[in-house]
Amino acid sequence: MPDISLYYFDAVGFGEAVRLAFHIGGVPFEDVRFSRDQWVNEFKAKAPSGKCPWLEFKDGGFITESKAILVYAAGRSGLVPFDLLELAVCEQAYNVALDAYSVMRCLIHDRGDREENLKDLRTRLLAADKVLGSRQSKGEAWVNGKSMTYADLGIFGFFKNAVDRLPDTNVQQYTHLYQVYEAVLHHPRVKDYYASRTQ
Ligand SMILES: N[C@@H](CCC(=O)N[C@@H](CS)C(=O)NCC(=O)O)C(=O)O
Repeated sequence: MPDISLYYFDAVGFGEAVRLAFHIGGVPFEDVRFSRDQWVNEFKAKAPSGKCPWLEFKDGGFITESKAILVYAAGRSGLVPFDLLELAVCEQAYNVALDAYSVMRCLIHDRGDREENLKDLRTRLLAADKVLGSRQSKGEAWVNGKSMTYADLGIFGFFKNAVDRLPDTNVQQYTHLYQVYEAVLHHPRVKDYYASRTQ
């Protein structure tokens, strides 16, 4: 039995980047997935902050908040830069993409005015794309211009929600974000992960 358990919906959401980070580093973890009904009836009461995802360790300790979890999983897999400027570039990319994801979530869950949300999403995706496009090393898909980091996995997770659930967003127009999505999707360990999944 692995020492770490990840609790999240059987969905992409905030959990997929964490699953991929562990998988890429070959870090064993228990992937506890649940439905909406199971969440309401069983898991919500167990969640340290009443929200998912969270990680539980064998000694009973936990980590909650999706980015904290991602940074931990990615750090175990060598995907968190030590250089402060590089780290700031990753944080910047993750956070502008997260801004867009917050609107995607409203659209996916049918909250608020759809037209307003679509407009807002477009504004935020354009802003995120511009920020990513300004990275120093041109011609390289990764956020830091060098190699895959947790920020790429985070962006992949956010974007996968749009690709899978908001086809009218036409994600390919956001070329820099889409480049990151494609680069992660074609990473050998990620291909291997999706090939090994039965659902
Ligand atoms: N700030 C939290 C937000 C987590 C969050 O909103 N989780 C959603 C699923 S993506 C959730 O728990 N929804 C069920 C609920 O609120 O009851 C994080 O980044 O982990």
